[in-house]
Amino acid sequence: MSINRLLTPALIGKGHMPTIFSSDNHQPTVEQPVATAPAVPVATPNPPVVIDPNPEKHAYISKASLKSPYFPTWCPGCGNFGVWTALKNALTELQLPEENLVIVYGVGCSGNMADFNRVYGFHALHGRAIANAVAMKAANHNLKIIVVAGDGDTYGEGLNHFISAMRGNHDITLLVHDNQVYGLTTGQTAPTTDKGTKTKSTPFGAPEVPINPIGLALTSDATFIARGFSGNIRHLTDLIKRAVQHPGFSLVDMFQPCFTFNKVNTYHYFKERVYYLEETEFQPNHKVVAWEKTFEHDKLPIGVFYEDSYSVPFHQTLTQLEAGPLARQSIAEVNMDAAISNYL
Ligand SMILES: Cc1ncc(C[n+]2csc(CCOP(=O)(O)OP(=O)(O)O)c2C)c(N)n1
Ligand code: SF4
Ligand SMILES: [Mg+2]
Repeated sequence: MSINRLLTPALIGKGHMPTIFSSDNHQPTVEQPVATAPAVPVATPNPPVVIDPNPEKHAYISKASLKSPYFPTWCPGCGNFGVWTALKNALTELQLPEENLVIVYGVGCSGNMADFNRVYGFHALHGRAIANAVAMKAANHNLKIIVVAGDGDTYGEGLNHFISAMRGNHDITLLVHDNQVYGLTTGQTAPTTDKGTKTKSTPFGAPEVPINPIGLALTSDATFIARGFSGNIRHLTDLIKRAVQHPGFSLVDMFQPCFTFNKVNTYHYFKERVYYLEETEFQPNHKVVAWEKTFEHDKLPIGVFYEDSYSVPFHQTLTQLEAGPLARQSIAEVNMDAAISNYL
């Protein structure tokens, strides 16, 4: 990420530079004698540094603005390409102002997307992407925050943060690249690996039952729960758009074939099994009915499982934030000594 991406409009004062010289207040009052010194070489001044060419205008996310100088290092055929395209489609179609979006990435092949999107972003520690996103939203609740992370990152090392974020209905969108393996570390068992699957770390078959992400989200009171497939980019784009627009916590778990290390859950496997909830009688407003859907394995439902139309996000329940985002509130009047003395 270039330094320009780190200079937010807030940091650079919306591009206004302080006036350090004005010809108006620098008029000579006494006529000066003309200098007759010998000619010396005159240094050419540096051209002015342009920090923000359009300080007064919002820059909206577009395909061009998203373009980073780095091309993905993912294996040819990786499902991450489909997710990446769907995310870029969604961001472009939603017309978000660039300065209002932050993407927080986990560690994994999925999180490597940090280098391939030119947006404000943060590459968190493994398992800590959600915790960082929740903190960012608390500091500035005007931001749209999206988390891009793997199944290992989210349902393994970061599982506690996943559950807490849902219980609090924190207003972030979580996109989980569910390839059912640890991809970046070359194919070990992940929390969503099916029992009995042979992987590098379980050559005799995975001994544990897999996590049921949608079921877990339902029992943790998540207010928007969906599942997509990287092999259907248009459908996934629409799911991501709905998730980002949802007020409160939104999960999109995504079937994302790992071409190199998962020889079971392939494109072919999913193409034969997925069906679309919206093409059935199913309505995403009943948790018990949605719960039953999560146990279907011969055929795999994708689409929105549950949406709470009355969702109130966490930050709207805090009176402390009524005066505006914490990042914009003054701390001049805060008496930290009094607060700290309670704990001494
Ligand atoms: C704290 C910590 N624990 C473990 C690792 C090692 N590690 C890096 S990526 C990874 C797993 C990635 O799997 P997943 O989150 O499913 O992402 P994928 O690569 O499949 O997209 C692990 C265990 C690490 N980098 N940091
Ligand atoms: S290892 Fe798997 S998840 Fe990682 S880039 Fe390759 S195909 Fe994709
Ligand atoms: Mg994974």
